[in-house]
Amino acid sequence: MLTIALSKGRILDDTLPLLAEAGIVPTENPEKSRKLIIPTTRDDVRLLIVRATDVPTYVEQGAADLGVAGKDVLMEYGSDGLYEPLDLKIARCKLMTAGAVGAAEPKGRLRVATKFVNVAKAYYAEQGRQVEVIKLYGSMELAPLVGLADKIIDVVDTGNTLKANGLEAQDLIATISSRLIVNKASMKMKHAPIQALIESLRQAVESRQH
Ligand code: PRT
Ligand code: MG
Repeated sequence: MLTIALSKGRILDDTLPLLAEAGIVPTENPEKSRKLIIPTTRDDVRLLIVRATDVPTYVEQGAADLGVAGKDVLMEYGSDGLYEPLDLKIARCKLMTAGAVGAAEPKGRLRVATKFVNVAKAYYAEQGRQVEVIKLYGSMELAPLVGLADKIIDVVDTGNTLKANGLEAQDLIATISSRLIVNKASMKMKHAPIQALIESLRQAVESRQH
């Protein structure tokens, strides 16, 4: 049995067509079902529906053999305990700093609100900049508007969310896409079926680039 961890929303939407090209189709709609374990048309493959930020945990611990996670999530989680064999080139976006339009750089310590605490610390440490990182779980855009922070670090796609809140994107930290991740023990124990799945997905990704 191969177990694949996925999150609902854009990752599921963009991964299902790739899985379908590899011959794997869920037997019920994961977006609508209340079930968290979804069988597929392949008897030896099932899907686990988990939160986006939990995907690396399920895969590293071996509760799932494979998973699909945004590079942003993987950068924050730390990917030493995982294999990352394939860039699926889906759910693309940018991880950026942002602040209020026209705001001056604060003197002294910068306050940065984000859910990407580890990424933020590493980014500013590399720049030799003293920062106070404020952990938030959502609605980051609010923080600079109400004086909770000087800047945020968040994922940006169209930029419309920033714009709607009087913020502007500033520095690019990383360009992001979703990656296939694999449990290290599974890669050894289930080498043949996992390698076959990676190759099918690789072909599905490549055939889209043309
Ligand atoms: O929603 P939940 O709290 O469960 O978790 P999540 O937000 O991590 O999951 P989800 O499904 O929203 O995102 C999964 C992955 O999609 C992320 O880890 C990214 O790699 C990728 N992705 C691609 C995005 C976006 N585009 C995106 N636009 N993730 C989030 N956003 C959000 C962004 O945070 C901001 O709130 O959309 C808003 C910005 O969009 P624009 O178009 O207004 O710039
Ligand atoms: Mg979200």
